[in-house]
Amino acid sequence: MKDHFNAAVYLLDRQLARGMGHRPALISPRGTVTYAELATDVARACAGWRALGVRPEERVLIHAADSPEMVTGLLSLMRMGAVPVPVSTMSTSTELAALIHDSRCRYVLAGPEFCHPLQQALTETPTFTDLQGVVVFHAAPLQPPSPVIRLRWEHLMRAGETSSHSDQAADHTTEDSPALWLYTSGTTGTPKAAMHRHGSIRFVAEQYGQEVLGLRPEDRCYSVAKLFFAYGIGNSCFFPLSVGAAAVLDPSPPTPQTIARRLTDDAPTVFFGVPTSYAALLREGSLPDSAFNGVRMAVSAGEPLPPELHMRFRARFGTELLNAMGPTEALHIFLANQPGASRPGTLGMPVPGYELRIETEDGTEAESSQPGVLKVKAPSAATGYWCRPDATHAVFQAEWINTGDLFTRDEHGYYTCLGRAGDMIKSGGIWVTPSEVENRLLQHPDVAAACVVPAPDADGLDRPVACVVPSGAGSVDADGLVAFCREALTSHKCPRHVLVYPDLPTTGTGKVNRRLVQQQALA
Ligand code: 3SK
Repeated sequence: MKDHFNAAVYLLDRQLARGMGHRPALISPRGTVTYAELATDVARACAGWRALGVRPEERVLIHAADSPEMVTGLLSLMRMGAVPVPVSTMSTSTELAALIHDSRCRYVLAGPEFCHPLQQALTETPTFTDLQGVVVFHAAPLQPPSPVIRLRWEHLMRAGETSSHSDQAADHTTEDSPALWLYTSGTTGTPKAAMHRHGSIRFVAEQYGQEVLGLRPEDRCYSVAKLFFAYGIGNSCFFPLSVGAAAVLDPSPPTPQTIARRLTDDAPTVFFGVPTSYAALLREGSLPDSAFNGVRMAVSAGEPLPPELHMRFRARFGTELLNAMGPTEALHIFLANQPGASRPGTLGMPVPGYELRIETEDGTEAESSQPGVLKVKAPSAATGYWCRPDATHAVFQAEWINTGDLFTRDEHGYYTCLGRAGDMIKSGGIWVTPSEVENRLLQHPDVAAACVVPAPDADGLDRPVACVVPSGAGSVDADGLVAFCREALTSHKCPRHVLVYPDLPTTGTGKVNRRLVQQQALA
């Protein structure tokens, strides 16, 4: 029998035991929540979930903006052994319905600003057999079809009003118990839930947050990537709470203006961004060059950071920028530039505790500077994808995760990403499956054939571009087609441009030749 271990206890109770109860845990535009206050809220929410009949290992989908309530929701569910499933706040009602269906969640916890797509998802697909109820933060209850329970967060918290932290004992989880599911489009298209263990949360916090970044209690961590991303939940929850530091949370979408506001109002000391946000900040003329003066280090992950962008950030703001990567399947960053040794254009070196291997096409280990597919032996690896045995076997190969990315390692041990071994497009830090966008394009009556390929925007960041063939003799209204995609797809999946061709090049077996299409699109 393994010892009991619970990630929420690891993150909260340890700080209380160390006398950190009075210290700030969460800083949001609505105020500061101390560790003691957060622990009390987590206990109340635990009592509330238990009163609703939520049981260990059952899933609760979370569709909410970053806020203290969202962190309370995440930690309370982990504490009682249930499994929070934070999902993208950009999900359309159709996507949301598919996630509710796939996860077989018992409850949905939603922020007030997401009631509309949720209401629509529930109305469109009224028969979710496993869904018992919907809990909303600070808003009128939804009107889901009967017999789904509708509840406000305040009511859930009231069930545990008299509960203290110690009244709500943590479930008897071990480090191998399921703690968190994170949906990823990964390499095969339809979103798949990577199932993470309680022990992985401690592992990523200690190996990357503590050992590589050296986070300390005085730190204030601010992440542009939101809590529903693997990157964001580590940055804004696991890492700061594991050392008694504070997380700066912002419910608003990350624009240069909202980021600038957080930098001035909340004085973060550690900044976690994505290349898209660094590019936007550099374009923002009104941001003073001193904006990052209080930030001791800035991390970039989510998609490759062009070296040009790296240097421009460093030159303008003077803060060290640490490029890193970690797929959702490994929960967080396993390859990173270390403070004091950052090399633009590279992803640095393995995070301690992770083993890396670059494999050539014949399965042998690549020589120095020879390209190959990167595999990682990750103690924080997910246990697999929920109900996707084929995809699980393709990605989780014994102890190794196949990242599907092409890499080289130089003679100094620095790793460089050359791009995707497959055809996926990473746009705004999120994987886009070309076939999903192509399927939507093909639903338009004016489109006969479609191929979606990556092409760099003005900042050198990949974005999806649609190459289409008109149906019949008709023409295609490019703006109308993009708008048509927007009706069904989240914005990062929508093509930035539409290029029209009389036909698409094919391979010898009649398949669309993506490489040639991409060359045409770049010409
Ligand atoms: O995409 C990444 O680089 C990443 C980084 C940290 C955690 C999760 C992911 C997907």
